[in-house]
Amino acid sequence: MKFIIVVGLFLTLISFQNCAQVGLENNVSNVEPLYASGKVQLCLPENYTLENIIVKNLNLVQSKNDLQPDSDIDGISDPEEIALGLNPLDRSSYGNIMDRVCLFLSPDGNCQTQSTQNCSQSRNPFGLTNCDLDPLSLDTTQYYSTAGIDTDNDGISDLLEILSDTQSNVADASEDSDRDLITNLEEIRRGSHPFKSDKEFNATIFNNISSQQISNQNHLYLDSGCEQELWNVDIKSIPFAQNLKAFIDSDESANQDPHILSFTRAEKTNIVLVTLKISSKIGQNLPSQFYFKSVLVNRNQTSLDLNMSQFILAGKGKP
Ligand SMILES: [Ca+2]
Ligand SMILES: [Ca+2]
Ligand SMILES: [Ca+2]
Ligand SMILES: [Ca+2]
Repeated sequence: MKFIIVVGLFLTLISFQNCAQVGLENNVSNVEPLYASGKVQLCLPENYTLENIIVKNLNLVQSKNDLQPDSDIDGISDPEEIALGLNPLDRSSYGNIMDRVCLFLSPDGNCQTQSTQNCSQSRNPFGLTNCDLDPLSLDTTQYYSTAGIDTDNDGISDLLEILSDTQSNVADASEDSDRDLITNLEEIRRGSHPFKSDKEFNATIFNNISSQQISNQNHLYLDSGCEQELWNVDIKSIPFAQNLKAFIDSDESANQDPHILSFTRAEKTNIVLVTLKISSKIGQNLPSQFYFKSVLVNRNQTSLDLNMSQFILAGKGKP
């Protein structure tokens, strides 16, 4: 009898521990948030200036006043996918289209048409395919020679716009869609949601970044050996989640070609994406350039230290 009671107590303890773990996995900000940080030093090509830098943990999305994990980086958090009957480890549960794009086109998931079934699945540098770009009218090369880089040329990549619910083909970076007095661009920079007012949001889990142009009066400038425009970006804190399951990107080209963003990562590891837009100095009439770099972060690797030579050119604009 005594043995049964002890075993029963033991099993209860085990199940309690499991419940606690499941709770932690599903709710990022209930655990103490973990942060990555680093210094980005950018010595720009001749006659260019920095227009925009955005740092984003692709595996976290804002939901009400919380951050939630998005294991497959399709713009829908794991708990929301489970609630909708989708697969949190499949970026295109409905077929060829990314889950966020499908639900945008049709909230009941009936987004399949003739054109979305026969579309090309080859990826652009940000992992978007024609199946995602065509139905959103992002398949143009008006500003960039590659489609789906930054269709509206507002400095926010199409991928980040899709993940943030902003309009990828209307330059709405300076709008304030949720009227909380913070522009859409600033919301995306901070990691808050452009369509959900931040009044209830826990400010300690925002991204904290500052950037500064180093002038040629400054000794840092002389030390760097940079003969062009030099920028220092101080990434003070980017939150990341610890309890994420591993994700294997089904696209082989993305896993092998460094010029295409891969969504593959080990468990407990997050993907932080840094995008840069540089543009011509006044009077030079040079094409804009859009760059990216993805960094894997986890408890043992929290450094976001980068320099210009590590960034990958995603697309060149038209002069
Ligand atoms: Ca997801
Ligand atoms: Ca999914
Ligand atoms: Ca854009
Ligand atoms: Ca706003």
